[in-house]
Amino acid sequence: MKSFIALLAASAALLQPALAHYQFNQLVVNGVANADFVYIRKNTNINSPVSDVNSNDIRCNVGGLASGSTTSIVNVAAGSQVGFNVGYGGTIGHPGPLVVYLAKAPSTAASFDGSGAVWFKIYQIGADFSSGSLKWPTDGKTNITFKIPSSTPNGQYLLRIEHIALHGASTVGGSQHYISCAHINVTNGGSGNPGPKIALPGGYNPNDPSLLINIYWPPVTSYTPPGPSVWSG
Ligand SMILES: *[C@@H]1O[C@H](CO)[C@@H](O)[C@H](O)[C@H]1NC(C)=O
Ligand SMILES: *[C@@H]1O[C@H](CO)[C@@H](O)[C@H](O)[C@H]1NC(C)=O
Ligand SMILES: [Cu+2]
Repeated sequence: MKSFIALLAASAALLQPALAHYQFNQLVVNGVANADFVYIRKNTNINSPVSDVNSNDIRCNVGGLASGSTTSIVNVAAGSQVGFNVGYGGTIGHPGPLVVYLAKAPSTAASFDGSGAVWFKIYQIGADFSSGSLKWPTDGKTNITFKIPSSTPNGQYLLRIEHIALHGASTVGGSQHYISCAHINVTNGGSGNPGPKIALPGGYNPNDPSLLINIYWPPVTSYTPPGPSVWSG
């Protein structure tokens, strides 16, 4: 009986979205939050993170390469603000940086698997040392807003947001990557030449100090998020 109850408790824990985890489930365009997973590829791991940066899941989360055909696309003017709201937990509950990438689809965003050295970074929120100790400005945030660079060329893109939780990152593979990919059609764009570009997987090294780090001890005095520099277009 006791073991039966333990088993029930264990399976309930497996079925429930883990507490303190989170997910980017709504795209915000022109200040309007759209319903969950209309323009964002649905994942199959609820609010769990990806930990293996060498897996294809690092691209668009678990299930995110299979849900392109059921995801809509939204027009976004270059130079305008877009955002993601945080669901399943409601806030960014773990410490770490946030990075946002675009990848231009060769044909449609819906059919694009994001393979190849196609990802360029357009935004990031790193660490803040202005108080004299390490702080993470994304702590507790319910939404993230940033600009699509003004000279981004027109066309269909995957827009990928990733928050990287570093509380367990002192061992290899301990970083937790919370990822969503949205479909956007950039309009009123320019003739910029975005870059540098990385492949995912491939562009992240699990041994890089951005991913393999003890954020608690010894005191951290500098931090650079993973991936290339930001293209501000
Ligand atoms: C977005 O986050 C800011 C703080 O970063 C907060 O003031 C604002 O209420 C949030 N907006 C929504 C719609 O959740
Ligand atoms: C993308 O925007 C262009 C205008 O720049 C428009 O002609 C085209 O129909 C849009 N495509 C989609 C899929 O919305
Ligand atoms: Cu968590």
